[in-house]
Amino acid sequence: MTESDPRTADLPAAVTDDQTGTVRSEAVTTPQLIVSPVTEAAADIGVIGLAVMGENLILNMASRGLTVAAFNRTISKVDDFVAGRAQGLSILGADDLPTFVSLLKSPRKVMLMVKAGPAVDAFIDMLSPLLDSGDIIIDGGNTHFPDTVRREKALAEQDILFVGAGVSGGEEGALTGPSIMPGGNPDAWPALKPIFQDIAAQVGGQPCCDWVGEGGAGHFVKMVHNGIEYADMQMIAEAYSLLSGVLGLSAPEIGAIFEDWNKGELDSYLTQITAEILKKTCGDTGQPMVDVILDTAGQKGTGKWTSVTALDVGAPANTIAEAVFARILSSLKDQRVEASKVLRGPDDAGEKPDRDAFVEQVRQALYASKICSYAQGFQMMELAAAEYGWKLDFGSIAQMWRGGCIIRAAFLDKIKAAFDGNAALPNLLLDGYFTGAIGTSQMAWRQVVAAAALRGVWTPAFSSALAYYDGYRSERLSANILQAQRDYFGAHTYERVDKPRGEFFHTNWTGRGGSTSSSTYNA
Ligand code: NBP
Repeated sequence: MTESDPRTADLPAAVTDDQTGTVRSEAVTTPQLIVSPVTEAAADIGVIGLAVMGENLILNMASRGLTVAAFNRTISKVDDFVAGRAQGLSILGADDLPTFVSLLKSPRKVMLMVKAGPAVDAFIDMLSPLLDSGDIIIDGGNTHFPDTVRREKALAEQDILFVGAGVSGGEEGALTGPSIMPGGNPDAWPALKPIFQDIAAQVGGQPCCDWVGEGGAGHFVKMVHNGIEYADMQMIAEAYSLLSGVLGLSAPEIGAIFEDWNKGELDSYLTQITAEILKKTCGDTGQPMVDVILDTAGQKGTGKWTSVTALDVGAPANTIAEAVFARILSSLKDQRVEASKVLRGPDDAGEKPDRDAFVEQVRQALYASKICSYAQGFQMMELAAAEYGWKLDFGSIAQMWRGGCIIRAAFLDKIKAAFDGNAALPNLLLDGYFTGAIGTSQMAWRQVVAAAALRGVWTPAFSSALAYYDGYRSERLSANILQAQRDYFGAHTYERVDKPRGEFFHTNWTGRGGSTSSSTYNA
């Protein structure tokens, strides 16, 4: 079968023509498909999806002594891969799914590294008739966890073990050692454990991969990882914006500051790459690269899923959500350009603060804000675990994020220690180390947020993290007013400070209402 543009074909349409799921590119210049002469089941695992993640994961697996079968919707990519990067390695290309499956040792392990969504369902539908009881399908893509719950249940009815594994680390991580967060049917784990823990990043002699939990737990944890990633990135961008907007520093000067910060508490992959990014010059203009890059951020949905799920499970993940809103606001470039001509900021920005002192304040504000966004992510996982019936080991999750993934950071050791010390810790902020760290940083953090507000510098993540901190540490909030308002206009009732929890009261605020109250429930 041929298609002029296989990349735009949607799989269900593409596969109805050919039950093997094969798409051949007309642009193929290599006429001969290089398929291994091996016909017996020789492969330890098979991977479907030869884009950046799949190819690099296969090479990683082969480098660990595994024999890997490879398949892709567009078969020309199998040809190219086998003839190119995979040449001479223990990698067996297949030109149709039955051949691919026949190459796999039992129990067969098939890892899908394709675009999340219908492509995963379509491959599952094509694979399952070819598999036997006890065989394993792993979805390693960025799948929304409810899809994983659904697929795991459906495949369990056919005795096929389904695992949804979050994989983080991008191209380099996939090749040299990603963070892998597998969850789903636990019966699959004994067969997968030696492979996944071998190919994963290793930190402190421990693999950045362990069993997360049943159902959609693995993809859920990966989703929260991505939500934290959004917040981390936004906070770093805000630190850049403060150093540039308040101190007037150039991109390379800020790069040098980030490089310095990366030697301390803020030591992380994102700090390190930001330092490198800020020092890069545009070959065309001679300007810093960041100065020629348009200020509108894209997104692929995982931050949005995290924020929506936070609302679903009642988790106050406001900084993570704020980071998603920040990208959305950034995308309204044309409107912002027009608004900037009309809407004024403060006239008097005040005196420029002392450079070194302000740099240190921003560093502390970044660290404190970062602690809050991780606190929100872990709190959200705790609430979701209760909601979905998962037993999540938060120390183990911190270890999985310690290496290989985008949010890898030295301070995850502190998070691991906090949860290893107290598995039932309700909030990271209540661990002694983090209580102390945020206590030390808080005045600098407040001064930075105040300076940003006074100068009109946009710092939604720093500000929302501080709001989270101040809200969470408040014994009494202003929600008494909200309850009174709700009772006034809708007879929604309230509890009293001088009565046991669970007793609800209604006041006839106007003298015109009756004594009938609304039922009490929380959505
Ligand atoms: P992509 O997300 O770009 O997906 C490319 C693969 O999906 C190719 O094998 C392609 O086949 C296949 N595919 C597509 Br697109 N539509 C299909 C369809 N309708 N039916 C069947 N196959 C289809 O690749 P990636 O960036 O390597 O990511 C793979 C997975 O890993 C995704 O879920 C992604 O979200 C996740 N992930 C990516 C990264 C990253 O840094 N890129 C990091 C972590 C996780 P074709 O060759 O025939 O078009």
